[in-house]
Amino acid sequence: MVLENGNRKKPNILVTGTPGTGKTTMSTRLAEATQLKHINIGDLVREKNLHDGWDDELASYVLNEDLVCDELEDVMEEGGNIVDHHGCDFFPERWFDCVVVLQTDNTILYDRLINRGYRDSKLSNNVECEIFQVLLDEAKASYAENIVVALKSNNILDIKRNVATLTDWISNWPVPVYG
Ligand code: DAT
Repeated sequence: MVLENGNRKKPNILVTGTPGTGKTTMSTRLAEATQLKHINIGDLVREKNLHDGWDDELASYVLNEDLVCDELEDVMEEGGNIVDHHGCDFFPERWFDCVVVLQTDNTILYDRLINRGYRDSKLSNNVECEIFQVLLDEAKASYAENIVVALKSNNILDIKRNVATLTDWISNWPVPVYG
């Protein structure tokens, strides 16, 4: 039997999507269900200073892609990680066995972002990002299409179903390759 992707014993999963689609909520539950490690890139960037300073306009740190990738290289090689981030095009393609793009209906997402305190251009930019499926396109452009999966995240039942589906997939990984 040959294991896929560099002989990792456990898979690496990327959970991406527009802010507010439920990446952190679902990744937390999935990590509890599977004992995989949840890595929230935003938290990691703040904790380890993997940024080039604060952007007032975006009201967020300017992530330094090289520092983030260097920081994660060893743990990703090891496997067993759930990486949670709203972008996905700068990670090495070889890191991931499954790329999940969470999607939320616009009106539901709008309310979630209002509750989070988003206003004006930050609010409209993120809702537009969801309407135009920017993250799904980015994922498809960055990874093999057969590992990219779009999952609805409108309500609690969706989260439960998504966690169950992914837990099942993880428990059956790796798919043996013969020959
Ligand atoms: P993200 O990590 O994508 O920015 P989050 O997990 O922080 O999103 O969730 C944002 C808010 O929306 C939070 O209050 C939880 C809620 N939420 C997320 N996904 C949900 C879902 N499928 N059903 C109901 N509420 C959800």
